[in-house]
Amino acid sequence: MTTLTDTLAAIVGPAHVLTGADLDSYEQDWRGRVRGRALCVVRPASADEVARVVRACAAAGTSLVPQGGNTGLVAGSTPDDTGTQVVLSLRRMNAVRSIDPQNMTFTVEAGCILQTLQQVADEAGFLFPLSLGAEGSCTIGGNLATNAGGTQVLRYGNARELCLGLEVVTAQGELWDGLSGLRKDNTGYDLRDLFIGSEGTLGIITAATLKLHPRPAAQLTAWVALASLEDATALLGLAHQHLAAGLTGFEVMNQFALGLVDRHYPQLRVPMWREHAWCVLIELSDNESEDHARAQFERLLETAFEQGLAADAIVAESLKQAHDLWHIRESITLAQAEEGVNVKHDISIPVSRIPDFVREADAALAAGVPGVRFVNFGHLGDGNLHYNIQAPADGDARAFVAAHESTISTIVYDTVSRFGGSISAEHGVGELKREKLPHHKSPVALQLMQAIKQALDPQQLLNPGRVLARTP
Ligand code: FAD
Ligand code: 2HG
Ligand code: ZN
Repeated sequence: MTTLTDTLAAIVGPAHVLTGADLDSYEQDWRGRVRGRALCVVRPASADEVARVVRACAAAGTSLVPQGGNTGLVAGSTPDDTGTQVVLSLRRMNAVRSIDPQNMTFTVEAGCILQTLQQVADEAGFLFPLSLGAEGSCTIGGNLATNAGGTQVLRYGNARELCLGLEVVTAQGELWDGLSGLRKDNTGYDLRDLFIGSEGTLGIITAATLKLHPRPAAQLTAWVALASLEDATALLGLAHQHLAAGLTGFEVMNQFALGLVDRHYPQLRVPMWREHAWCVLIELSDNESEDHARAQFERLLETAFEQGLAADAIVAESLKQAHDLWHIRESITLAQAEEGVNVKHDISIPVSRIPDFVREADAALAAGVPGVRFVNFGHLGDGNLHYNIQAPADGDARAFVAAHESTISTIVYDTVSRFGGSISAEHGVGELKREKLPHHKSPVALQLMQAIKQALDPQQLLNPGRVLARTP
């Protein structure tokens, strides 16, 4: 009898259907929060092979979990524990199909690593601004499927804003060629926007046409220490006024988050963290020159000191120093992981309300779950805070998280809702936030989402049980 695994091997070649011990890294999520069991991993090399794989799985009634770099933080790219799902890895589809310099676009396959695309853009004389800590291993397909954000959203938007067209394999195994390089197209419903951010539940992204931007003439980074989050939001307002479109990044980090980096990576030499409650990183991209950029930064910082917003500051003297400062920021997630299992909340709140939100949430948590430690950092310029909770310093972190995660997240998300925020600003819903979603999304919105899922994937073949609960 021919098994599904045999059929898949006939489509992609036996070397690209993995089973047994080879499944290990595909079955475990990046945070080590869930481990599933797959029937196999299948690694197609073309959109046509993806379509044939989906048709074979549909015929067998077997569901698929699309996977790119497996760096997602909400456990959405690993199989469930039934041992029956097929993991569809897109990583072999890593070609840059074309670059159109006049249209300022490039068309790339879903498995391209983000950092590679940044380099390809740079070599062609452009900037591809999507930028995040996992860029060395995440794929553009995963970035689009999660509508990833990162550190330059403030100026360039998130993955959605950078994408003009998609190629998608549907749940029926049909290929939709929506690889348009058009900046304007009002011919009906926006299918591209439907698939972006759908976390592999509506279709499989196989390629995308993406926007390129001009490279700035100069980029400068400042590290500023502050006494409070109020000062950080006031400084953000000042930075908008002084730098206008030149402001490309504004990241905030609390003392405890930087202390974790210092503890686990002392070689990174975190500046100013011992004396100050908060630090921010500001990035300025200038279209004239480095001198012009420095003069702008000087005026901004002078005003910040005059107004008593900044307590201390350095402006990076070289690209290397700027890179080192950003590296500290990007290491917080890793330092948290070194410290132990933690609870993540990737939330957004109107910028003006963030200080009050943090005060209220901190107080509610300190009262409800004594001993928790607050790791606060993120994209303040986008109103997006990573309001993460580390277990108490003594004791078994995994047991603590198992016992208290739900209570902690309920307290945080209820506060988020009271402040008019969202429980997922950039990482998505996946498995880890699915059960919280119905409490923070209107019944009408949830019904519409269910109707879309039912229309596009009636057999529940694509990443079932992620974002939305499976329907009976
Ligand atoms: P995966 O983890 O493989 O998959 C993520 C989801 O997309 C899953 O639901 C999967 O089924 C689906 N998927 C993957 N590929 C496809 C495809 N081709 N078609 C359809 N569905 C697909 N995120 C941010 O937004 N901003 C950050 O600043 C940020 N920083 C991070 C830093 C670190 C250190 C880490 C580990 C993660 C970070 N993330 C961040 C999380 C983030 O979502 C990703 O890293 C990235 O967007 C996921 O890409 P991936 O290729 O690894 O996708
Ligand atoms: C970041 O901004 C990522 O660095 C990861 O979104 C956030 O670890 C986190 O919670
Ligand atoms: Zn982030």
